[in-house]
Amino acid sequence: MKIGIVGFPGSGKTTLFNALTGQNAPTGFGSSRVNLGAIKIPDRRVDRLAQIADPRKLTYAEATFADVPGGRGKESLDPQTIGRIREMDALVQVLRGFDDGTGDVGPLSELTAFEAELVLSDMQVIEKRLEKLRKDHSNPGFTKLLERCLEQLNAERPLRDISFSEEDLKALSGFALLTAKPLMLVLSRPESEAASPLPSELVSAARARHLELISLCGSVEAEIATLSPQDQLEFLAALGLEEPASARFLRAAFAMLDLISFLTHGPDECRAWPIRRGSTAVVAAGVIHSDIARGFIRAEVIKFDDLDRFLTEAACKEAGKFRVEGRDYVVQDGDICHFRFNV
Ligand SMILES: Nc1nc2c(ncn2[C@@H]2O[C@H](COP(=O)(O)OP(=O)(O)OP(=O)(O)O)[C@@H](O)[C@H]2O)c(=O)[nH]1
Ligand SMILES: [Mg+2]
Repeated sequence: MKIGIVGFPGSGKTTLFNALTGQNAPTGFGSSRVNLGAIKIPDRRVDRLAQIADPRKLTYAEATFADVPGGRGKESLDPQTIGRIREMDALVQVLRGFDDGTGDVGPLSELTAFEAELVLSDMQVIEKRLEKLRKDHSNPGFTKLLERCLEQLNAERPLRDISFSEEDLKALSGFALLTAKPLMLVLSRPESEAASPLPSELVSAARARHLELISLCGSVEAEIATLSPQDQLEFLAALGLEEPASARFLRAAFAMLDLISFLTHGPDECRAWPIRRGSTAVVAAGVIHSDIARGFIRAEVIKFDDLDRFLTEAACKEAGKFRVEGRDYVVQDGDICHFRFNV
């Protein structure tokens, strides 16, 4: 799962990437490298489980971020940049909300211009394929699906707003259509506005598109990342912030991907495991190890909140908070699972 940090040049992508990953990739114009970094998703539940179980090891869920340089165009995207964005599973668009010295700050126009570029690219891909399909009349169902996509794009609307069937999604997956990718927005702002409310016209634009919008100040976040946990809290309090924006950002990115975490705990390790929402117990078991899925017998499940309250498995059982589930049970966010298996 690769989440692309994308947007026009100089919007603050690399600065955000560095703050999130603790890396030191060069900022400023002209870099053409895609930077990659795995990030742990902070999770208070894992910390609490570790308190209860005192394990040797503690493991958070992880996500991979890719910092995709904006290219050369001020509000346009070149083919190389488009190709790189196409490889991503989900997108985070960084909108410049700080003055870069030119005096003009236009996050809303960056949002619409970027969207228009992606719409145009998807149109070209679909039109090209449609041209062929119409010539040889080979696949009327698929032709109809593509025509439906084209209609949406002609109305300047992204494909993610269409609710496709599983089957249609599969048929379209080979195109890696840009406007079908999950997207969230990040406004990068000057330090002086770190705790100010978001500009209302941008909030409306994001809402109209059903997109998550958060703001952060790249330079502040980069500084926070270098501090000890105690100093972080004091630094944040001085700015009027409750937690680093990066923590909020990661939670939002996780939600965008429709990922949830189930938890495991024991003397060896307490761990959060990311899975797609709606995954069944046997799928979750397979994330830990394919053998556990293959020999699946049952899942023993305790809700995090219950273990947090009753502290031991025995006490949870006594309170009726210990459940035995089969392979088709849909795992919920925060389920503490123990899989029984036999291979
Ligand atoms: N005030 C302020 N300046 C920032 C912020 N984020 C980045 N900058 C500055 O803006 C300049 C460009 O930032 P980068 O992070 O390199 O921009 P980029 O989006 O990676 O640019 P490309 O890689 O060329 O696409 C740098 O000088 C940063 O210090 C921010 O949130 N607030
Ligand atoms: Mg950059």
